[in-house]
Amino acid sequence: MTDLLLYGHPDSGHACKVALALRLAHLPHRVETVDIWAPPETRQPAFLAANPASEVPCLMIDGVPHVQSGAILIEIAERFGVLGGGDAARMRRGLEILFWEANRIGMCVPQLLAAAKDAGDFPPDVIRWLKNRYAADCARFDLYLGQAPFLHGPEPGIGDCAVWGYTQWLDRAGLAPTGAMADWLERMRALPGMAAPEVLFPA
Ligand SMILES: N[C@@H](CCC(=O)N[C@@H](CS)C(=O)NCC(=O)O)C(=O)O
Repeated sequence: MTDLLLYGHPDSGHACKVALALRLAHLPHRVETVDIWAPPETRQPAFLAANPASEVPCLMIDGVPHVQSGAILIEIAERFGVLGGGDAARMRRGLEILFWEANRIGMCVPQLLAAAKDAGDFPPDVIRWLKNRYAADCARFDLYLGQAPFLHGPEPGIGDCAVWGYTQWLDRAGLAPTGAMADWLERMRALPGMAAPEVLFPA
């Protein structure tokens, strides 16, 4: 059996994307929490050796480090034939959603989350720009979801995991979901295997 070890942190939406994918795919794995708020050089030596950039997530697959959440999600789907892997159309959908999320929602929501924590660091024009981007992202989310329960259709896939990463904290970022997004968030929360970030990455 493949040995899987995921390094992450409960405040990292990027790490949550990968942890959720492993759980939805029923892939047995271990997790290790890395203190992303501590100076990088104080993090676990094994983690630093595997990933000199010292960012989470980092998924060790049979001892080989895999970094960048989108790349890890693609690796999981293709290697294990899950969450869109093994089906050309579902995988294409996953890639489209992953690239869109990384450029759009995955850009503005984390920044607005940070701004909500410490508004002093963000000039009002920047906040306005990020919120305008988020409004455009909402419209695109609704378009991509259409009438389906999940972004991949009847079943969730890696694209849903990617978008979940930061939309799980919209309220903390002071953002409202669209109606369709709120319903999707509810369906995501109800998935067997879903868990709070603190459960995914215990202290
Ligand atoms: N583009 C990367 C982003 C990874 C990232 O920004 N990780 C943050 C947490 S969300 C981190 O590890 N920060 C701690 C640090 O850089 O020292 C991905 O998709 O995995």
